Amino acid sequence: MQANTYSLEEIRNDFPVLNRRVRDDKKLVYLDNAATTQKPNQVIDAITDYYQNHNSNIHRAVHALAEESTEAFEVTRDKIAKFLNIQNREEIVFVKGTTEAINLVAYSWGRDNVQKGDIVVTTEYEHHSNIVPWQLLTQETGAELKYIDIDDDGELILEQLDEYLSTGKVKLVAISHVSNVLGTITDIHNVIKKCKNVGAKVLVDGAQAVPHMKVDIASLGCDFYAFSAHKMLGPTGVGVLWARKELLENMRPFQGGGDMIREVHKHETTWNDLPYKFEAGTPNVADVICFAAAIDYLTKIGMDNVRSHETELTKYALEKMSKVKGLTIYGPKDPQKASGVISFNFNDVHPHDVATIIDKNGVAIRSGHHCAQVLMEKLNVAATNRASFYIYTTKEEVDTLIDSLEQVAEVFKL
Ligand code: C6P
Repeated sequence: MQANTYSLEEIRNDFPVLNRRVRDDKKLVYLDNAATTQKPNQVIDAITDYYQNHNSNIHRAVHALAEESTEAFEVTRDKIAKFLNIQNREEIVFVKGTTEAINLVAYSWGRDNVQKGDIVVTTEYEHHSNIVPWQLLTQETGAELKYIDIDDDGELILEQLDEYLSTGKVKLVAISHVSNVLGTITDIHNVIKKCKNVGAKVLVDGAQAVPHMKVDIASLGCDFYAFSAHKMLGPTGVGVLWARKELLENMRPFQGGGDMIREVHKHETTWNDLPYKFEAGTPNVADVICFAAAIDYLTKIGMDNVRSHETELTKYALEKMSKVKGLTIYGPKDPQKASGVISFNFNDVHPHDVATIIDKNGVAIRSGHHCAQVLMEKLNVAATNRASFYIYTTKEEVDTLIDSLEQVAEVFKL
């Protein structure tokens, strides 16, 4: 692949799984990228190389392998800092994924900063990972949990945020940068500005943003930002919590043991420097190290190119899908306002039936509530189908999805 050119063919050649045939020798059409993306050879080779040549624990021993592994692990932290324009590498904490990052904040920051009478604000289009930790926190502390509703286009009604902020009681706004079901891109700069004006903290769930667009954390001005490696060509089991240094310094540890200590005595312990204070136990060394290869891959393509490819595909898909009889599409119809995620229902056919029938053609989509039951309730549906695109998705694959819906119509005699 050449720097900053977008050759779909070259990109696809890097992903062995895209050559798979499934279900009676059908070509795999993988449209479940919001759940997890496929991995290029560069990432697969990096993990093999690590286990073949360098495997060791890190930050502990002084032998050669330990030194190599420690260095490679810390190189990933530096690459993340550069990729997201983070000024201070100590603010990057490795965790299991977005879910663990948000739970860490709810526990280590929330338990000491949110109390009875305070308000925590989230939205109707959050993933459960950005709802349940706040339910647990507010139930435990007696604080109130409020939601910003969505309108008919799947966009947030930000006047509600203004109302909540005007009470002076909002301690935290926990909000998705991009909805995993509707693809809606939150007007995040505006949200953060409003919150900063009244001193409320902002946690951004970037699980569906960092993989798909240029994110500049320094210019965002939020307080916490969370994302997962596996949704951006990287391995499972690795995620990042970024938080301001002064917040991390004042937060209690999340877990005890391993690398997070400075000195342990019988009845007291002192904490290691940042970010290690929050990295207890042996971390996911191999996967953090091979995550660097995913960042290199996306950097080489250029995040602006990733975004334009997805916008073009989404525009193409929305135009074609709007002509299919009986198809209800949820979320923004303007591809500039959404990322490459399209949720839909087809007539009254249950989404699991739609997904099962089109899977026979090799088309992989997700059906269900997408871990967003609050949103399903709002849309007044139990479930939807969701097609989600990534850097290797082609227009022909979108065509196969749409053609496959005809078979669903045939089966159900629609
Ligand atoms: N969404 C989806 O199919 P983890 O599982 O910790 O890596 O990420 C959780 C998460 C948090 N926030 C958002 C916006 C997400 O989309 C996800 C993961 C997947 O939509 C799996 S449920």
